[in-house]
Amino acid sequence: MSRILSGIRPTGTLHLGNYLGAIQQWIELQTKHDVFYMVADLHAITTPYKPEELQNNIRNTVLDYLAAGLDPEKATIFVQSHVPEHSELMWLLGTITPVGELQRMVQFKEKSEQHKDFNQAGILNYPILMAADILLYKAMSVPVGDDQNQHVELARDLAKKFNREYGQTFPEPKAILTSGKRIMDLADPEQKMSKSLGGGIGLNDSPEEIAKKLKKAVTSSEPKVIRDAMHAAQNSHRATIDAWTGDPNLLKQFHGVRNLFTILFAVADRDTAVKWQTAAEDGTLKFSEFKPALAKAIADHFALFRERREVLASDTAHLDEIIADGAVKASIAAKQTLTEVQQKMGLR
Ligand code: AQP
Repeated sequence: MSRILSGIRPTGTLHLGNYLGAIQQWIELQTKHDVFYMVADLHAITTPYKPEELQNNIRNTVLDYLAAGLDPEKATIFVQSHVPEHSELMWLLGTITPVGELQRMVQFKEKSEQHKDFNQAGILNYPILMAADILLYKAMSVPVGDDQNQHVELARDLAKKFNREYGQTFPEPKAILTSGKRIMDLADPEQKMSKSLGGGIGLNDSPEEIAKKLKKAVTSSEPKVIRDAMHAAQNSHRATIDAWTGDPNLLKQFHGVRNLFTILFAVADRDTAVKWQTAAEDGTLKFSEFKPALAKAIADHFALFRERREVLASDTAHLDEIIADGAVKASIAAKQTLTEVQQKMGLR
C-alpha cells in the first residue's frame, strides 16, 4: 500500500473545484492506499485571515471531508498544526531550497499580486511547507488540482536533492491529476474557481443557490464554440483552444462552456450527459434549458453530502474525537521521519 498525502486550506466554504480537483479522488484512494488528509491551517495563515474565524473554518473543513465520504477508519484525517513536525521539517528543507525556485512559482506570483498589502515571506515559503507536508509522510502520490502541480514538482526536486546530499530517505512524490483538475469560476471562466473569489458553487449550497449561481455563468450562442468546448471537456488533455485564441470574447465563451461541460461530465448520470452532449454536437443546445438541468445534476450529486453534513454538524464530541485521533496517528509517522532526517543531517 503506497502512501498518499493531500490537504485543503481552511479559508472558507469548499467548492466544486476543491471537490472535483481533489476530494473526489481522495475518496477513491482511501480504499486502496495508506492515506493522510490534512486541514492545512498553517497554509491558510499565509494570506489575510481572521483569527477568530479560523477554528470554525478548520472544523467546517473536517465536516466537509466527512460529509463528502472520507472515512476516519480508512483515512488519517488531521489538522496540520496539531503535528508540529511539519514546521520543523520545513525549516530543515529550507536549507536546501534555492530562493530562485520559490520566486518562480506561479502561485507565489499570483498570490502576492492578489494580496499586495500582505506580501510576507509566508507566501514565498509556502511550497517548502508543502514539500515538508508530503515528505514527512514519505508520500509517493499527491492528489491535487492543477494549481498545486508545480509545488509537487518542487517537493520531488527537494526529495531528490536531500537523497543525494544526505543519503536515500524520501520517495520521489508525483501529483495525481483528474479531468476536474482546473474548474473555472462561472462568471469569470478565465480564473480558477476559488474560495476567496466567492463565485464558486459551494458543496453545501442549496439547489436554489446552485441554480442562481449558474444563471450567471458565461455561455455562448455560437454552435461551433459550444461544440468545440464540449469536445475539449471530453478530451481535457488535448483541448482545442487554438481556434479561439484570436478573439478574446469567443475565447472567454469557449472557456465558460467547456467548464460547464467539465462539471456536467463529472456529476451527471450517463443519460443526462449524453443528452446534452448530443445537443451540443448537432447545434440545438439551449442554455435556458441546459443551465437548470446542470443545476439539478449538481444538486442531486451533493444531496447526500448535504444530508450527512447536517447530521455530522450536530455531534461536536464525535468531531473532536476524530480530530484528536487523527493527530495521534499522523504524529507517529511524522516523528519517525523527522528523527531520521535529523540523524542524517547530523542534528542527532
Ligand atoms: N478551481 C479548482 N479546480 C480544481 N482544483 C482546485 N483546487 C482548488 N481550486 C481548484 C484544489 O483543491 C485543493 C485544495 O485547495 P486549497 O484550498 O489548498 O488551495 P487554494 O488554491 O488556496 O484554493 P482556493 O479555493 O483557490 O482558495 P483561496 O481562494 O483561499 O486561495 C488543492 O488540491 C487544489 O489544487
